[in-house]
Amino acid sequence: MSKPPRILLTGFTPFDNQEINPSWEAVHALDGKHVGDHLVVSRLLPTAFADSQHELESMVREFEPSILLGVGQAGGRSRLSIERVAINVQDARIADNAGAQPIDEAVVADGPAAYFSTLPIKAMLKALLDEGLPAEVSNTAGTFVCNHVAYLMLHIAASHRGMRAGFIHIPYLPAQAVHVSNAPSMSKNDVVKGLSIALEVAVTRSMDERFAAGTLD
Ligand code: PCA
Repeated sequence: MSKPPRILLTGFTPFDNQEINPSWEAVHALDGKHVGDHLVVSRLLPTAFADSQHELESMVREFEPSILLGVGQAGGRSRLSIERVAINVQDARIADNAGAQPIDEAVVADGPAAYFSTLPIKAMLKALLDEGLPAEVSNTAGTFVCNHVAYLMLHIAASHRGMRAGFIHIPYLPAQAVHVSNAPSMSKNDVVKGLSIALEVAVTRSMDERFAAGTLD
């Protein structure tokens, strides 16, 4: 029997003095689920520039996924934040979990300045909003480890026929937001539901929709 096509779904370890990372909490809950004919393989990446790259590359070798979806915490954001773009920059405001703090270094030397997500971001956005889940298209994944991993996923996908990739940032969980005044949060249930909806759209749609979701700032 041939193996089902796989989705590699990644979350991150806690960073910046947090005890949990909501990305791993949510991603982990989807491990082994089926989305259409695809099998979800959830894996944990370290919040560290160099190690996340090595681990991501070996996961892609091991699972040969057709879809890569990275998920990361963006404390302060209020919505499921579907990233449109990843840039070829590492500019770390804080040290990563391995103590590295690259400043203005490329993710991939001689790589393109940026990659656009190859998942149908507007169709994903519409499906999430239709389900009553707060979501948005974001035009920056930052310049820390999440952008790094998003860029690497798209760089890897660019050299594998049929492989597509994207990234979603998620808010704090309520348990984290209680410690930060005015911080928005989203329940794990809603994040898990949102990620499975986003994956379903990614699996079933190769063409995106066309409607405005841009910003003026
Ligand atoms: N968020 C960080 C890195 C790991 C995570 O979950 C970021 O946005 O870069």
